Amino acid sequence: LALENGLRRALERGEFVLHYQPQVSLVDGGLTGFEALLRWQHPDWGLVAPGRFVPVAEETGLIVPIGDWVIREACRQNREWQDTGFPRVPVAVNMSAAQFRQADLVERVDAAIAASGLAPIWLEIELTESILMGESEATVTTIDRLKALGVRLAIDDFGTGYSNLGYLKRFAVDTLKIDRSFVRDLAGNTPQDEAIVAAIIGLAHSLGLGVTAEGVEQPQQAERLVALGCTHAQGFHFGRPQAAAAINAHLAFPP
Ligand code: G
Ligand code: G
Ligand code: MN
Ligand code: NA
Repeated sequence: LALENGLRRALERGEFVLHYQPQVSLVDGGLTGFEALLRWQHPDWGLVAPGRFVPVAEETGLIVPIGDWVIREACRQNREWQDTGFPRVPVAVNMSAAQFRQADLVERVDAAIAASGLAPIWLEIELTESILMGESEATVTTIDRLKALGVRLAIDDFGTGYSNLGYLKRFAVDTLKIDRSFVRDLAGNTPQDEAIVAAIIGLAHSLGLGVTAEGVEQPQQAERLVALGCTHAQGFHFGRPQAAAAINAHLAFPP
């Protein structure tokens, strides 16, 4: 309850911040996007990671207004970067199941985009497999309406949910994000991980979807991913999540 009240106050006082982690092309190393990751700048505790409070936010329903803020802030920041003349790339936000199930989700996303002036293709929404699993009429309708807005859709942590791939036919997603648990052991001697990563990349290619490897920490992992035909990556090897101010410097003076 203390945490719940703290989260409520955090929303009112504007204590949430977004950090942005770069996504890069494995072909030329160039920046291809950012994932926005929520943090709580607590007056006493300092910067709190989402693992510590997102579960409570989900249980209490506070993830709905918090998620709303995340979408608005990510769109606002991306529009600001574009107005500054930085390269145009999508910003990705994570979406919880409770947020996805809001009756007025599509209207909220639409309003957030409109308020920012960002073109919808520069917003990507990361959904988990568990959200898509149901294949209920409501899920299909929401996905179709989000796509109709013009936003991009990615499946986060791909490969860790249920192995029902039927939803890939039903839903017009754009990108599969290979869960970092499969990427972790790529440079080791684990043929299973290599086989799973190769299969996901092949699946993405044959379905005409983009594919981003998550959690790339070592150059050897990046090399293996290139050899397996993966086109995009994200991870500490390429860049940690950073405050917008740090990203500004990076965009102004690319390496
Ligand atoms: O940054 P960290 O590794 O602590 O993130 C832990 C989890 O929190 C990840 O699964 C990530 O997807 C999730 N997360 C980060 N930002 C957001 C957000 O804005 N909304 C939701 N729902 N989850 C988020
Ligand atoms: O569930 P999701 O994929 O949204 O989780 C994103 C989380 O993964 C972020 O909190 C981010 O801090 C973390 N992350 C990003 N890159 C790496 C990495 O290279 N290694 C590890 N261990 N975590 C990472
Ligand atoms: Mn994510
Ligand atoms: Na993920």
